[in-house]
Amino acid sequence: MTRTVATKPYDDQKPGTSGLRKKVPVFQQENYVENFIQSVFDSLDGFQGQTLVIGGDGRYFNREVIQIALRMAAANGFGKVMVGQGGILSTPAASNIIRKYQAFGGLVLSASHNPGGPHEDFGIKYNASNGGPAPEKLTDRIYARTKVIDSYRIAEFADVNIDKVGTFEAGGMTIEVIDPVADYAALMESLFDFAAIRAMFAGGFTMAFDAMHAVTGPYAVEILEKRLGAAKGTVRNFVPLPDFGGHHPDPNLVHAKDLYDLMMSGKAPDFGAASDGDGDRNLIIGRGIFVTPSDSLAMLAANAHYAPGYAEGLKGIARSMPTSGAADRVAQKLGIGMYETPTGWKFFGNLLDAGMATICGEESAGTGSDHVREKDGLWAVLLWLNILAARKEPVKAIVEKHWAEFGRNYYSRHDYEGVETERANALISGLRAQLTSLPAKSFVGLTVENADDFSYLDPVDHSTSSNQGIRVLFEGGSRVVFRLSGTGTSGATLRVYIERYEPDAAKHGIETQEALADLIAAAEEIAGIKAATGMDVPTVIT
Ligand code: G16
Repeated sequence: MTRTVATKPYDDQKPGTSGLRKKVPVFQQENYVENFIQSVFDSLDGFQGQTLVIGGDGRYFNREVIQIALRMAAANGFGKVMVGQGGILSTPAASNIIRKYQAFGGLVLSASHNPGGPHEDFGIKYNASNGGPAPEKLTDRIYARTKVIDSYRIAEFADVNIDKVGTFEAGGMTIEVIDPVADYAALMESLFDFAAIRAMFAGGFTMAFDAMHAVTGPYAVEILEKRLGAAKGTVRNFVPLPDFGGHHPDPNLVHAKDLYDLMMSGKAPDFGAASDGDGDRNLIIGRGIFVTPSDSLAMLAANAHYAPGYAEGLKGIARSMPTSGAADRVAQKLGIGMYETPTGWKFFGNLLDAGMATICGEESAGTGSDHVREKDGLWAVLLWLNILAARKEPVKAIVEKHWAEFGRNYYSRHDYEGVETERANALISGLRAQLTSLPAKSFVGLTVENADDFSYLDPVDHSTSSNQGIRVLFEGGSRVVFRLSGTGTSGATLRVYIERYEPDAAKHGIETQEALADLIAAAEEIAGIKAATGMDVPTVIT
């Protein structure tokens, strides 16, 4: 039986950079989940009888929302739902399932690298039939719907067993519980030279992969240890936990510090890597060297031809605006297109669908390709492994040779978390007000060449996205970018992105913060960060 239930709108259901993310108690408010899911369904056309994919990163509240989503999908007329066993699907695996089985779309339940638990974060994101996050025009429509919604539809059936693979009927709809790993592992096997990587491990190559008690555990154990023969124990923290063991499942130098320390120690294996809550981000560390995500994008693009899936070359490269320009030089050398998009993977979808880009990346530890429409943590790790197996050189040598050939983009991001929203907004409007007067002014000996608020004209659908980050470009190609996070769940997070290009190989050995010190001081002079945030130092430096 299906019921139509009266409800009242909530005014805070605007999807951010990557879907709707809030604290669990916010999602637990009466009808909060139902309102959002119904608003998603109300914003779509033509899904009657079609397939919906549902899966999440296993965090607290995942199972409850899956049961609600199943009942609502049935009541709204979906013909079938494919759901990951135990409610688990990494974000890239969900994207793959949508594409492979030609589903109408999917609900991806995750708050990514944010902590999980009864008082931590949860999220719901809708992905379209290309497997990618809903584009802005759809998220705008969903948000508009959340503001006026007055009822939702839900079927009445008991909780279904999502822990056993199999197919059954409920509420007039087919539910297929699928193995979350099998299709994804097969996809990886089709892209990379597993035989060469297996031979490398058999020859004594060592690795540490930190799954951070998040979703990639089962994927990494299956692929790295079982299929590629990495030693047992290569994958650490591989059991997904609803609260990620109380940690931030964020693969950066702060939250994956144990791995970083190991990689810098005398006991370091050849290669270190980690992924985040939902499996779309990656951290790459060679023995004695951290590879920044921006550099990793450039190096993966420059070496992708070593992997069978990319042997024919790349169509183009895309990066988010705050990501360093390292990949631009690779695109230039390869003679392929380079696209600079706003922050958020949803902006890559059109370029990938149109065959304009093959590899995409963001400075926030996201890299991926046209194999799915999400960034993909394990994919990046496997491409690195494939390159290492083919080149038979350590990570450090590959990185240093790359810098010697292309120059080095020193890069760092300074985050100021938990800033009062009004103060953060005031800082950004203060910067906006200065844009026209900044050019030709000097700060800490650096002269501003240009300053703007990044605006993106999508070359495929010709839509424009404005106000995507304040850029201050200095003479000589250095820059500082300021923007507010669109994924936070409490207060505001100011992100300051700092970049300097250094062509001279003799100057490639400087410590990053030191190499950027004058730019960091200039950013402070221009924006008055300390006064606006009340903080003397950033909360996170990546
Ligand atoms: C942050 C990053 C973006 C990324 C987004 C979503 O957004 O800066 O580059 O696309 O998270 O990534 P994930 O799904 O892994 O959380 P923001 O708006 O907080 O800067």
